[in-house]
Amino acid sequence: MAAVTLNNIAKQGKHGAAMMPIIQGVGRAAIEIAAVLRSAVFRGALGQAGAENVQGEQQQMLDVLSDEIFLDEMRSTGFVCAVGSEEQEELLVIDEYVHSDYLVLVDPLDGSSNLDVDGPVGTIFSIVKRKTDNSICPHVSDTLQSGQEVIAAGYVLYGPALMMVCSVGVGVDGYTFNSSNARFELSHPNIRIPESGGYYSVNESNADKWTDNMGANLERLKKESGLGMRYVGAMVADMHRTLIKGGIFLYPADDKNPTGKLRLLYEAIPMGFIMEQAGGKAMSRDVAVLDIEPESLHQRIPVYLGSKTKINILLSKNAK
Ligand code: AHM
Ligand code: MG
Repeated sequence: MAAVTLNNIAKQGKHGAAMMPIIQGVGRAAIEIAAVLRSAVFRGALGQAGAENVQGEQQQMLDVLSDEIFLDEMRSTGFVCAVGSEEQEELLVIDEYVHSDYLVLVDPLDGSSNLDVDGPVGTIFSIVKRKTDNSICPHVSDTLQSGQEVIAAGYVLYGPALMMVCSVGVGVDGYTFNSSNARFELSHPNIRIPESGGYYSVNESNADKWTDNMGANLERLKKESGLGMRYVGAMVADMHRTLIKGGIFLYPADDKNPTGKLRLLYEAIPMGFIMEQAGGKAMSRDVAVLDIEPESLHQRIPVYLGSKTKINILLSKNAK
């Protein structure tokens, strides 16, 4: 039987056909970024680029290259009028397709601190429809839409296999890149997060700095659930394990990052969208991630993603 490829998306839900070419573009970017990652050491492309991004973080050369590749592939779809990227302070308008209907939000290379140790990294994206009339230039306000408005979202995991996990709002599917035919093939249909088992995943070295009673809440979750612990330090890898094995991933606010570390528009919302589409729960303090009305392109929030059972235990109010 012929393998099911990313074209499958065209048949899904009411937005599948419109999303398919853009998600195909994400797939092409993923293949190129994976090739760049594999050869980076030979091209002198490991290490810092010498500039800071808008977050005040050192950009790695691979952050910059991945951003360029992603933007180029979004341009080549012909359906994207602008891209909001972690690596770019301002919204990037695609002049050639300024009248197109869709905007893409992206973290082109998430977890890039793992690059020095050949650890897993990822790409995270979400797609929204512009709010402004398409006769005019898109505006950053077009990106400021809550997760309820997201049409499609997903992530790419650069691990032992190259995978894309995505949703157009009718469940979550995982596609694995088959290098023998250069296609992403459906390998994980209808992913659902297990309610039992799994791991808790958090940078516990920050526990004494967490706010929102998270220290006590996590201790109670550990005691009640008996979960083991895993932490990669790349959101895509930690999210993917949580989705497949169950449990919880969190990045709480702390004294150093009082509004959290992870970015709302291109980290929390796409991952929250995927988690909810897979039957799990995505919270930020006591608010659903997808209900938050964004205020700025690079806004940060605390994030707790996982199975409903584990999130409910984490947030039950009786923690002392
Ligand atoms: P980045 O987008 O600059 O790579 O930062 C986000 C990453 C996430 O992938 C990960 O969950 C988190 O930062 C890890 O942070 P920490 O090193 O503080 O545990
Ligand atoms: Mg990131």
